[in-house]
Amino acid sequence: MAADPQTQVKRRTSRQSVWRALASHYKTVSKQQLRQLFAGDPRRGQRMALEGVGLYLDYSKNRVTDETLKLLLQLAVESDLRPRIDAMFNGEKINITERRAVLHVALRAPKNASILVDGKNVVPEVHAVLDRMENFSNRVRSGEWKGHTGKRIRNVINIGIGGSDLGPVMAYEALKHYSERDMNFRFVSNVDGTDFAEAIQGLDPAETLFIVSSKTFTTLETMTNAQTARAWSVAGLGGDEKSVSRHFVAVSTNAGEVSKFGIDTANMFGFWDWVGGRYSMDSAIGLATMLAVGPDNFRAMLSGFHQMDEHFRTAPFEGNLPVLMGLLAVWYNDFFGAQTAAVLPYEQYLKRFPAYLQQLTMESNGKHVTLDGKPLKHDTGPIYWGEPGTNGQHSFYQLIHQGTRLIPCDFVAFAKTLNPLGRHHDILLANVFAQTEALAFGKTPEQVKAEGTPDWLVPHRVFEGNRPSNTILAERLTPEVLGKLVALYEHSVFTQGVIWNIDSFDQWGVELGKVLAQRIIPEVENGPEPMLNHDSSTNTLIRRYRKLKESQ
Ligand code: G6Q
Repeated sequence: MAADPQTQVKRRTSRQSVWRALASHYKTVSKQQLRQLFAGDPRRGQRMALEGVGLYLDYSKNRVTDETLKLLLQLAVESDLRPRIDAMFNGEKINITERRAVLHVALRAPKNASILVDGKNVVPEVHAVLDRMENFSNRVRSGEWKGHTGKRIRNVINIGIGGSDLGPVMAYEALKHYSERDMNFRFVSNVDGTDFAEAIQGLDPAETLFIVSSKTFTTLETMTNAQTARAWSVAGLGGDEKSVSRHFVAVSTNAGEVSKFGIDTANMFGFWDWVGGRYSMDSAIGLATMLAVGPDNFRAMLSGFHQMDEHFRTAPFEGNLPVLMGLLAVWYNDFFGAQTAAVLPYEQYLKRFPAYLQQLTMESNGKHVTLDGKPLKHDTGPIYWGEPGTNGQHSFYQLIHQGTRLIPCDFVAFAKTLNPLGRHHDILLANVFAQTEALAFGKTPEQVKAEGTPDWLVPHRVFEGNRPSNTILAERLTPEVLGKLVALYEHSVFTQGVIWNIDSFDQWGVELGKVLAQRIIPEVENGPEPMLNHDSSTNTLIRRYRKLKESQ
């Protein structure tokens, strides 16, 4: 609910004054060293840590003081974070440019919850779809669902892109330990035919099920791949079009387009316009995940999401993990001028987690105007990137340790491994702790000299330290913990978006990408050379491409 104009002006003024206070406070903090901060407060490492729904967040190695935290929390209050959280959970249309509610939280709400959109409780529909997904998954996994020739399904290929791909891929990789090992799961997203060609390598069409995942069912890449998949499948099944109903299911909000494609809507799993693509891994878009790990594990993941939702909705800001992480992200982005943030999971199963987060964070908060369309006066949307540790240590960590840029890092680690192998896990975790320690405290010239380093070499071997990081520690990577972790980032992104007063839920840049190529496609396809009316660079590139592809 929007406040009255007078209250809005008052809010804006106090928000601006907190922002100014932070800017002036930054001048002090930027000169302080984490070394001093820790020396001055021997309990800092215990004090600046939070535990919520089983995730432990150590934020003590951030360049903050108690005063910083006080001001950041004040900024959250003055930015109306509390009412904005309530507005999301109450199904208000907070995605204002698309006039939509934003209710991924409803996807993981328990059966007895009530969340209204336009006066209608959406929770029963969510559970009806979940039950259908469960039924279908059980039939496929048990072999009861047969392919056209009577063989059981051994291979599942999800066709989708963006939000209809990154979540399912990430979750499949993250939860592989829990997956059905007698089945193959593959993912096709790119319109580059190589993606499809490689995905079907060695597969028998009689044992292969395709899930066409597309909210709109009009996305060029997905529809192109889906047509190719249908041709491959039908050809491999004796040319019988009737086989489509046993080998293709759809996940979409667009029943009309699904039937036009030839998929029976009885084999369609729906979702709703209040689920954004990048927030859809808990919806029917997660069908591949459920097929891989089974309905119980999928529901455990949803429960993890829900626990973090409740924590975000109800915990006081100072003890609220996503709020704190979101505020720290704003602190580095807008006051330290940090352009990027690294996410470094020390867990091989999370190898696709940074890629998933790139969409979640950058598509959500890569915005240049406020909710009322005014140009922003400060930066939004840090660039997220990362790789699992320890691999990254042997490549880009050099720049984090000794480069000229400030890169706040999130280290994610688990106390128990899913694959106990001798000393491996202790060595892995020792690396997490060693890295965050080295980043924070570095190595002084005196320490380097004391090691007997010749004077000329000393500057090269000095580590300034003072490089901030969060450490997120959980017990073990389970479906439930994965849900908590993803929801932690979702709500951190929400918090950042509220502080910046932007619409974190639209994606007009993505929409642009969906139409841009359409004009050029007929110009590069075969046929007589068309009149080209682009700039001279684009015209020349198109001509050269046409010539090259025809040459022997
Ligand atoms: C997500 C974006 C985008 C979208 C894809 C696929 O928030 O909107 O990544 O998920 O473009 O869209 P469809 O699911 O409609 O094919």
